[in-house]
Amino acid sequence: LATAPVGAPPHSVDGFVKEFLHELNTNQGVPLSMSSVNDQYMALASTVRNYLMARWLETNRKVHENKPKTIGYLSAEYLLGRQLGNALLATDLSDIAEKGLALCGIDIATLRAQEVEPGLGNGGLGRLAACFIDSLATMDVPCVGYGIRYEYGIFRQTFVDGRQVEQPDTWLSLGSPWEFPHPEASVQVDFGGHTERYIGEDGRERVRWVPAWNVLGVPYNYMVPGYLNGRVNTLRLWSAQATKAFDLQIFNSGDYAQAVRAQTFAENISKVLYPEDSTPQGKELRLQQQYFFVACSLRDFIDHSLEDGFDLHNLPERITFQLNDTHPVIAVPELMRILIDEYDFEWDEAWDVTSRCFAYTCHTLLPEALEVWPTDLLGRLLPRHLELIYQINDHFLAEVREAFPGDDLRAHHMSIISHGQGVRMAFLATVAGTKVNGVAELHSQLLRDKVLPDFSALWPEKFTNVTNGVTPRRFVRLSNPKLSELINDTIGNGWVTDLERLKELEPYADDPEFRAQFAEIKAWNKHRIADLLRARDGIDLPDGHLVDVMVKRLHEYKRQSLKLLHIVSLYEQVLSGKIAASEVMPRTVVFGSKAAPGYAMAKETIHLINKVAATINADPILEGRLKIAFPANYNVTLAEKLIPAADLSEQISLAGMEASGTGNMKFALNGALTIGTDDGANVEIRKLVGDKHFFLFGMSEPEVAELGAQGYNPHSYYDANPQLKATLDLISSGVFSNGDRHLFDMVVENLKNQDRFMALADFDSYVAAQAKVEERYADQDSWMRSAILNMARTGYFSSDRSMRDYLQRIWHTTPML
Ligand code: 26M
Repeated sequence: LATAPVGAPPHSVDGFVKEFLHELNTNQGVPLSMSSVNDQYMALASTVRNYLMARWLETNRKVHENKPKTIGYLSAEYLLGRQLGNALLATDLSDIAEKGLALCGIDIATLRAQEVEPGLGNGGLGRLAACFIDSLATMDVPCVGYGIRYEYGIFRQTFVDGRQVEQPDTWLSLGSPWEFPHPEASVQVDFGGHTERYIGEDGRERVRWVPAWNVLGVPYNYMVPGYLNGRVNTLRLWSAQATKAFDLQIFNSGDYAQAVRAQTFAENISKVLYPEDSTPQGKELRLQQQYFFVACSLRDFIDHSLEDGFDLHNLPERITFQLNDTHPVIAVPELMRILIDEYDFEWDEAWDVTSRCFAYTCHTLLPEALEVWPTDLLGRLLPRHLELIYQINDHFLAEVREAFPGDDLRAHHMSIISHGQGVRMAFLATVAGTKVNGVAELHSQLLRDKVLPDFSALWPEKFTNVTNGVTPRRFVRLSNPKLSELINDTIGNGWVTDLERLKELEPYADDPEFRAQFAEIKAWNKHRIADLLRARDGIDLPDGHLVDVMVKRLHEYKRQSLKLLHIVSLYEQVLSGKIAASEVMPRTVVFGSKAAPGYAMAKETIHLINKVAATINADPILEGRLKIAFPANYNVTLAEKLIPAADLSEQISLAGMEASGTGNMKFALNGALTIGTDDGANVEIRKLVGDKHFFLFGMSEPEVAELGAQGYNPHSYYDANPQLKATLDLISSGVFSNGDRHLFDMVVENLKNQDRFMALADFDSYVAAQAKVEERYADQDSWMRSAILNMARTGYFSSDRSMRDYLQRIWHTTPML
């Protein structure tokens, strides 16, 4: 009896209500009549959790018993989104919960709205991690996601006078019903100090790391439920706490205040997510975060997931650690340190094990986004790890010299330690990983050819591609309930776990009845977002507009400025009488975007978008035919409502710059057409949906490279193109800035004189493609046909397929248990 797992409450409205009221009374300590919305939300979350609990215990029991190979997904970010809806879906409780709560006089929508999403990530990379763990659970693959439980996630964005102002994200303040803290399973992590050489009992020279300080990592477990399959995997996020040593210091030292400060210092490590998503700044606290969660995770797996006496020579048979970008790469020297210093492994044995335990995913091509840690900083914080990195580099460079005798320059280029700069984490990951993958076909090719060419020459078989994907549970089934119903009624519900089956919808693109239903759902989704934005932001979305959406982090390479130039160009043409307002296709452009707080150009671009919006939205000359909506604080929750309402998806990065994009996939799956460059996964989307159903524009990556090599001069485009000139001049005229002609100099002058991402070069082509959009949209029937085909042909972009590819090409394991 003691080993029998708890049973789930009965799967019925009665059973649910009983459990809910029990949770309300015993957990929140209130009767229904006196409960607040938050009490009710907390009780509802606990109730759903209780249904998942038996499955979680059972999953863990089976893992313990069968000892399957596990995927340890190491990611500094998980952008999870709200948990409640997903948990209800995974347990098939959505209807039961709605009915049960109604019996208690509660509208479930009110409780859903109460949840604050855990925004523990910046953007694409963090959301990808969340999709991947969802897919692995749904595919019955043993996986533990390891990361950091930031006390403050991505900042809450507000606009003051059109400018971005950041507020702390206090996501934990009303309680966090989805997490299970396990202080008893805390792990100690050491930092600083120095190393010493000594002779061991066996007469061999050994190294001892004498750290200067340490912290405690407290694990918080989250359930990761598979979709209706009874599996519940674990996401383990680490929170930093002061160790007993700190407490003792407090006790012993006369300087109590100083000792308390030391405690705060320890807890700072997991305090806040760094809000940069492309430019690492070599901050010491960031390296502390990285080592902190990685050290906790390796310790946890080795000490608690492996049976006593497990021979670590066999570690690769039990785990592959997938490195989500370079952020967790310090795990490589950490595992070497454990094996050599703690388990007495010889170098070659330790390297053999380590190099079979890791695989590395690269998520960028931007040179400035590649992490390089200054050696002095790394040596100060992790002296033993720096030594091991030097040693790894020595062995590696010996291999390079052997493969390319006499080619000293090559060895110099490939060195993990670059003199003057520091430790190139992408090189370390590439040397250590069994596999290195990019996140879309084009990106993987450019990774081989441009970022790591010497490495792909040395180890061609190491490089592979896995095109990203998104979870159909959250981004279709949950976010687009009406469309899901239509799909279910048409082809059954198998698509939720086998998204390629959307192909069966292709013939319905020509069925007038189906098209009408599809169009009606699009309209319904537009009304839903209009209602939300009215309540959330006081924004009005007019009826009958083309909904044109650009949502993603604000970055120059993504070219929000190009979208803005298109809008301003339309406005300019009406102002100057080149076209009549009645010739403007009724359109609302929706932006959603956060800028890194230290990224001045990005923040100025946000300011400009808001100012243009204020002017255009208020100008009667446009007869309400052109609107800009820029709701603040774009996040997963807003994405779930916004994406299903979109007609047009803006994916307009300079070719060769966007590694993959994943928003692009969500839009296509929800029946938006893409206007996009030949970049990232756009390439694959276009190939699948067909040219007729995709608006391609702009230079190709080779054309970009050639223009760059020739020497790009944006001013020549400004001089040669009267419409472009008029557009930029309108911004400088002061119409958007109360007559101030210089307010937006930073943005305008940059475009005219630098324009690193060649927005001006692609302007004409973009505007022409937008004209085609208008032409196509005028024929609603043909547009809806294309929209349906976009949905029907993009089932490939399920993260389930991505996970199958990882299993085959990288992890070499099959779903089991
Ligand atoms: C680095 C240092 C300090 C603080 C933050 C960072 C950092 C955080 C996130 C750097 C990069 C980060 O993410 C990059 C990212 O999100 N890349 C995106 O990954 C997606 C998933 O593969 C792709 O779809 C996008 O194209 C790619 O831009």
